[in-house]
Amino acid sequence: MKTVLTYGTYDLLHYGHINLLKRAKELGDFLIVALSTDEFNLLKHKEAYHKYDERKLILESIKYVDLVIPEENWDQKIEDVKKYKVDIFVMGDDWRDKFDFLSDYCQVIYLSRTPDISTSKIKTDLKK
Ligand code: C2G
Repeated sequence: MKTVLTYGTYDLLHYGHINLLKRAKELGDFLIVALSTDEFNLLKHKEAYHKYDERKLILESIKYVDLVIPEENWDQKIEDVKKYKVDIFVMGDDWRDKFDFLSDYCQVIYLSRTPDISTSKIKTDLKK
């Protein structure tokens, strides 16, 4: 049983998110998403449209996602990898190199971002 772990805010869910989650799940058998809390989003200088509980409900309804846990700070990843016996850590390649320190604990894979879609693009386009 291979456990995969990824992190994110996943606000205003779109097909770029789904492409990431689909490919992440294909790497193993059990996919955990560590979902940024509203408080942590403030530290990320992100303001999500949907609150944590709403974003969690949406993620839990996705067939690729097996478990959603809170992401509360930048420093919990090693502890999470150990706690959930993670085999593969996955992020979009906008984060390339940023989490290579985790390779001491698990495989680290950066997947290509889906072009031309983002939560901020959606917000901008809706204002037009
Ligand atoms: N993503 C993607 N393609 C897009 C947009 C997003 O592959 N067009 C991926 C991102 O690379 C990320 C995931 O979808 O792996 C979630 O995106 P965000 O919610 O924007 O995640 P982010 O705010 O970057 O949070 O500790 C890590 C952070 O919590 C990452």
